[in-house]
Amino acid sequence: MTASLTDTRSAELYRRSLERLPGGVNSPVRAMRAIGRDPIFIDRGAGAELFDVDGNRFVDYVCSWGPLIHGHAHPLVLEAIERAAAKGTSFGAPTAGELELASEVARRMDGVEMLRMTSSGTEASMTAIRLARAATGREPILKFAGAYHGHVDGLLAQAGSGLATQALPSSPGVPASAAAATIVVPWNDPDALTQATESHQLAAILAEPLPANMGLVSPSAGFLELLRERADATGALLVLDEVISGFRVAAGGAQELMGVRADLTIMGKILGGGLPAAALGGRAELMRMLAPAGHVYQAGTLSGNPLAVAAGLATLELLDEPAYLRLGAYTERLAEGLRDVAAEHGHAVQVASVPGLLTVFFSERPVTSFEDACGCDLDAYAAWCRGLLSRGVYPPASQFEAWFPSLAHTQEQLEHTLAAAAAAFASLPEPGTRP
Ligand code: KE4
Repeated sequence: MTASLTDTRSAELYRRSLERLPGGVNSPVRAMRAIGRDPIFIDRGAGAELFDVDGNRFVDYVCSWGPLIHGHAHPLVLEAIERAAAKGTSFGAPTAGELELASEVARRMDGVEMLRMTSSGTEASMTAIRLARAATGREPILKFAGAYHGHVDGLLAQAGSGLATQALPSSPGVPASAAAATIVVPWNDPDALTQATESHQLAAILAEPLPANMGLVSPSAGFLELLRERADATGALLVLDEVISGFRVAAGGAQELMGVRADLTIMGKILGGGLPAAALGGRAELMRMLAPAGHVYQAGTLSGNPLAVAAGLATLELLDEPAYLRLGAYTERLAEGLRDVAAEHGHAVQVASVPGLLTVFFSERPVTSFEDACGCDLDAYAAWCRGLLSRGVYPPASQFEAWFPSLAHTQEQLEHTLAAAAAAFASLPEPGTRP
């Protein structure tokens, strides 16, 4: 007899976790509510695979939402963590590894002369905003609809009544005053951007250079350059959030790939190799405003934690040019294959991809903004994802996320993924026949 969902260990853990953790999880997207199913409790990862607590195995395209660019439990990363742990887990004092990691980041990213580490991307974003406000003496921050920079009060904001007006809170508990200092404009809308930068004395223009939190929506030609030009023209700082794209799409992140330099760069995920680490980086004159060099206060008990630093250094050390070429090639083969199987089954999807990232949008037309992404067939995406999971492929459980291929993914796993995708497309209602 096949165990019903309610009989699985994952279901039992979920049922009990609902009593102890809000929604049964420690971060909302893990709950898989956007794809209409219960979360899957994972036992272990190995290479590009996840194994759940019921022994099911999956080809993993979440990879901890980006950090695991070498896949799960890479031996050299584990060895680095073990070596560091044997010396103690945290000192609350500076270590040589933090200098080594900051130097490696500076070597990779032209715009980063100095680094301040944090334990999460959210904290790094908070620091970036505080520093930009201190450096410019201004308050308003411009962000783009659909971009996510962590759960910072002022950034949990949605566009106000007009295009360039003060934003409104997008979460209960966020004070209107916090959101009011944020201006939200549509991504890839040059006119709205220009109007907003002319209507407000901005402290910063904040953007994901390759937005991946509305699904992957690359900047239109010239749009990233316009951000730089608008910042220079108005005295705002350009803050680029490379928590996802950093060290993934190229050695120097999106700034290398796209040729646009930020004043401040937010980093995370790969930087910690799967352990909690993130950072803010930028020109020395700006970064030296942070305490104790300067007066802009910022702190963190576990910032620059030796284990996370060791994991991050080991991860970056393995990311040489051939690795980026290999990751780019795998991503392209996967994107092309998904386009083919969707077309074979008559489903209109847009597969957006850059090296190391992709999104399958259930949309008949290209997705160039958050509004376009919201127009996707979210039910079809959810059903397709459930079909993938039932066939041993673990996709991001939201249309508004990206797939994270890794250097551990093999050709055999690519073929398994495309076969599962084809079968999942075939299992969907004929396009145009949905109730
Ligand atoms: P954290 O605070 O979660 O470490 O980082 C926040 C953050 C900042 N900037 C960007 C571009 C990000 O994508 C993130 C976090 N990414 C999500 C997934 N898109 C993390 C997954 C989750 O929230 O559980």
